[in-house]
Amino acid sequence: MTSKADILLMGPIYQPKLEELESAYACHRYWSSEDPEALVASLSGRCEIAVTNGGRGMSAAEMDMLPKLRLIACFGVGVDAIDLAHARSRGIAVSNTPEVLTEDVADMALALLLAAVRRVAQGDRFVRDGRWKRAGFGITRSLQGRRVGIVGLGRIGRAIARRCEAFNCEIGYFGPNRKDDVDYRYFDDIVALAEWSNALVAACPGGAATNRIVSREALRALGADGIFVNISRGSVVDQPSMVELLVSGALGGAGLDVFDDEPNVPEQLLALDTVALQPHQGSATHPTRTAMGQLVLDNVAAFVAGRALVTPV
Ligand code: 8YV
Repeated sequence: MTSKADILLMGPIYQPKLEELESAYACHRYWSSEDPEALVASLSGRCEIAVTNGGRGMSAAEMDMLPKLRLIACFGVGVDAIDLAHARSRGIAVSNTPEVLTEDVADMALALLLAAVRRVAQGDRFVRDGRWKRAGFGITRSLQGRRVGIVGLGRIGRAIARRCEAFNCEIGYFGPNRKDDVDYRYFDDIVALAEWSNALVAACPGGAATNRIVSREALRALGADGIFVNISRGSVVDQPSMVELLVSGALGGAGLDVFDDEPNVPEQLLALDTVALQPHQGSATHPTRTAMGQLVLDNVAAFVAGRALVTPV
């Protein structure tokens, strides 16, 4: 009988799929281990596989604790928290979970956009607090006819654009390349996109190439009627400037699923009525998390069987 392959689990994944993984392989939970160093030392001579999630990632130093490491399977499409250059230099393959989460993440972008524009959470609190009995809630902005600027017209950006079309919005986008198969308006400059837009949605990958691309200047250009939505990564926006501009009213509102330094959210945002907040829930539905977990299992199985990965990065 051949022994089960060892897997170092850097962070949690969707519980039912974690259980499947743990029954099929010799899994070792790094994130909840009482002595992670001793755990890794005991595995370093043989462990070839690590499983992580998008937020946790894996650093170069962590990879180097495992000299035999050959695969990092990421539960998440975003691999910005994995040191990809180091993985490449060591010949470690990386897999992620694209496509299966696209529609749910795009839904969350629209939920946040609508929530910020129509003040959905504030209205909910207004009813619950019994304030409706004393006065009407007031009038809000509208999503109808907005110019929505999408930062990053990849799979998720396109899914957001399709939804916005159904809400009678005009679509523009910024990215490294113009896309030939869409007739949305292309901007090769993000500030120009923000100037044209009155809703800006970040849907690009995180990482060095997009660090703070939603700059203070872009947010200022978006303006006092503008809504900023982020379902990508906290790193893509200048968060301190965003908070400052929201507080002053120079930026109209925001719908935010992601932040720098999660789960810490700037105190000032919590007090703002113009902001809709979510605890990084974009892909967090049962069907999508099931499919993401299945892709982790499929990539690990492919690696163990010596086949090509299903969704290599
Ligand atoms: C997850 C994500 O929240 O796919 C991504 O890049 O940010 C999310 O789907 C994360 O990977 C799960 O921890």
